[in-house]
Amino acid sequence: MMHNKIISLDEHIIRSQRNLPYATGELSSLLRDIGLASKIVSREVNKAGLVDIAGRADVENQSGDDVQKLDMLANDLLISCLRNSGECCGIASEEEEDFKTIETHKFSKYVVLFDPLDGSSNIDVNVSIGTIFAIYRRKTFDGECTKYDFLQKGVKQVAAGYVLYGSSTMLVYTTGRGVNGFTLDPSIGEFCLSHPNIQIPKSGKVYSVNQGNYNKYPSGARAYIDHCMNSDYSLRYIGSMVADVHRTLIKGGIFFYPATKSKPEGKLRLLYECNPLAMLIEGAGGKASNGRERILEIEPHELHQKTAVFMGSPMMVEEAEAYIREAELVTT
Ligand code: AHM
Ligand code: MG
Repeated sequence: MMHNKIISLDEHIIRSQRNLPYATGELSSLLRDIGLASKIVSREVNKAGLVDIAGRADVENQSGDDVQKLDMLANDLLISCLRNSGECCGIASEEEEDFKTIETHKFSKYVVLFDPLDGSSNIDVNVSIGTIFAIYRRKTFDGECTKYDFLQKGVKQVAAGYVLYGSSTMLVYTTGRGVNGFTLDPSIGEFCLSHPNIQIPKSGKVYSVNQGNYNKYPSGARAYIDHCMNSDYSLRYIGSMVADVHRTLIKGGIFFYPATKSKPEGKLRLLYECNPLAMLIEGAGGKASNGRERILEIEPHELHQKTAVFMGSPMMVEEAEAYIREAELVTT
């Protein structure tokens, strides 16, 4: 029987590096290490139900060992893989208050930011969750990295991606030259290229928002939701950003999380969640905005900065922006 040639994630990364004459291989190694860490996280996520049999994840298991919560386990796994990789001089995680320097590799030129396991409300109920990562070239030249190496606009990302732990595990990444998706084949333990050169449809029929917050959203977001309800759109909302954005990327549509009365800055984190996903969405021909400006152009001032976000098919994001502009004209 004839098979198409399988292209593994590692092979794809190496091939892409060959197209960049000055590449030193550090970024490729970093991406491969993230791929490896995510395979371990995937294994743990798939075992999550079994942990419940042995004991709740936040208490001791039967043998008396501490069973770590899955999000903390993913955090620790990523940190230790990146520390050992030697290709980055610092990391910042959504689960950590501050960034960490990697003293043993303080001359490496990259920093990595990640949300180890996004979709916390879905972790315990066997619903898709994900890991999100962003890689930047450091701004300082030598010595230990500083906070300013992490506080960069999203347009400065050199690579970004996510891993979706869904009905299958998928890794989607970009280095700014196309967006490619890989599905984990558990029988061989490899991510295999399954979605080459992903292009988001220009428009779609699905809107994705926590509509339960409708009354807490500003008038522009409410007007756009009214428009969606009066169009022949469907509402799909998983509550895991990676899963909702993945569907949007493949099928088209819009995902948004506006500011609310209790969260005037929005809920989702600019550096750990919105910037990397915005780079992927834009890389596939989509748009990502806070309603007024491009997500990738927002100047970050703190590591855990939040933002409102509207991302997806370009025509739908432009339409949402138009409703927001119009509502602002009325109120000013
Ligand atoms: P988390 O980082 O605590 O998991 O929160 C982020 C998640 C996103 O994955 C998702 O889009 C959003 O929070 C869902 O929030 P809500 O439950 O308010 O709709
Ligand atoms: Mg998160």
